[in-house]
Amino acid sequence: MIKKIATCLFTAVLLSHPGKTLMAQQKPNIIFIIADDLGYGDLGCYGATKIKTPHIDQLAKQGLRYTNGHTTSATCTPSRYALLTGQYPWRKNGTGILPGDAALIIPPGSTTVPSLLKKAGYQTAVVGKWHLGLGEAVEKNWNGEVKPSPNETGFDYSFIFPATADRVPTVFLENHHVVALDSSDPIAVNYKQMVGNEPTGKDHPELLKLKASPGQGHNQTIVNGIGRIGYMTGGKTARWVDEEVSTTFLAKAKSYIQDHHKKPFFLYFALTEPHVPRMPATMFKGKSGLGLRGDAILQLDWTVGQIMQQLKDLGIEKNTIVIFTSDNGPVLDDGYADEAVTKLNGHTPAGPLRGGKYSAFEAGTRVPWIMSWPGAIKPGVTDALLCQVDLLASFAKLTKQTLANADAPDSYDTWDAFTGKTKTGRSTLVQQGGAISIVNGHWKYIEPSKGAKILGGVNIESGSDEEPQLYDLSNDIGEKNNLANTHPDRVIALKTLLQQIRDAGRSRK
Ligand code: NG6
Ligand code: CA
Repeated sequence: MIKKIATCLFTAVLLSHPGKTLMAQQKPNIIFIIADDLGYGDLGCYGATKIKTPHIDQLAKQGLRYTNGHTTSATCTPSRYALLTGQYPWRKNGTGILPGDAALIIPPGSTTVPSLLKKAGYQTAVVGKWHLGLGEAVEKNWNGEVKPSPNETGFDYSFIFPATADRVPTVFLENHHVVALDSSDPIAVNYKQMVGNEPTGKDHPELLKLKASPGQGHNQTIVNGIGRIGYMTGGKTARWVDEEVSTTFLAKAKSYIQDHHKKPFFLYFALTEPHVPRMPATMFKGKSGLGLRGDAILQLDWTVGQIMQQLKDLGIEKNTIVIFTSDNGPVLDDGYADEAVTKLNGHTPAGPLRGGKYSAFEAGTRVPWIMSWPGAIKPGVTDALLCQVDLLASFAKLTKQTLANADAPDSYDTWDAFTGKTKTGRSTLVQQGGAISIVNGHWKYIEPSKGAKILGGVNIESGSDEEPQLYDLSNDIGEKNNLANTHPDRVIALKTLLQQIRDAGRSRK
């Protein structure tokens, strides 16, 4: 009898214990995976047939796939600035593509996605490409404490590279320090003039394993046989090997998840594929048949698969929101002769959209975007107009927080559309791709602007035109028929709306 009672009590404790774990773990983990320059047509689940992306397709199958999901901007820095701060980047000077030595552009201590989640009790981390500046000024000592960094913008932990894979310094930073730096070989970086005496791609093309495209720069300091943007000297032991960048980020992301999965965590996992220089691990080279860009996409897909497998292995896949998206649209020749153009083999990186990276046309900002939360989000597809700038206000809703009026001025709570509860997302979105455009409902107006219609080198239609452009996206997703002349009232209405959003200095009240 006594034995029986004891057994019962033990069971009760055991039963209550998993209950407690569940309570503590009620908040879902959030893993936000952002690719670099991945286009709307680059994945199997978005219609690609020439390249296989089984892992991301699986994520789409178990989650919600967006067909009208946008970044704010068609390049990295402004797009990520908006995503993290909830502010349209064109409201703030200095949010264009940053050099690798730029100062941090997010004011330390401001409300950001990670700082908001931190307030809700999340552990927060960034692993991957940063490109939002570091330190207080351009002139900084890379050999000491590099501060402020992502850690001052709401991330408890950071393992990043500063800018882009094609910009110096080609090193990783963990929290405030360059990883694996030898103090007897200090790093110096300069974007204006040569520092040190290392060979440049310009003077020593014979040393390159990946040649630069004519007229597109990428011919300053050579690191790992690749000419970069910017000059660098020193830090030999700290320099990355391109083939190991992605697997290094993956290893760091996995160990972060392993070490933090017992309590809610937010991981911003910023992958560098398929941005230039495309130099994936040896196991992916030559595997896609589409040249190094395709190989890099295979590596990206594999990486996502590794994370999904880890979530299963840890038993946290049900309580983890996985978001997969890109920071801007696709580009083929972005500075290196890597056969992206010649080996395209009929693949269409932008899918049915016009333009690409840098462009005001849809391919600039309409990106692949999947949100998976098994059990909580019904698998499917949504065509709601969604934007990354709204993640901040939407995560506020998820974590039951109220934003102060000054916070995230352009971020709206579209949580119900993000999770598929409603098909109504934003009504209006301002898009930045060189020229500024505004989408309202199914109408898109691109304001007149000067500038080349075809961007040299990258060979992308910029969307710039001195005439106003108006497209009806409901039946012309490829923006082929400019209706500005036949719908002048619509042009005036959209122009006025754009002006109001600009003048208000914010769009969220
Ligand atoms: C451009 C670079 C391009 C890429 C891009 C930033 C030249 C000619 N081109 O200026 O190679 O680095 O900046 O890409 O320098 S992004 O995805 O980070 O916005
Ligand atoms: Ca990018």
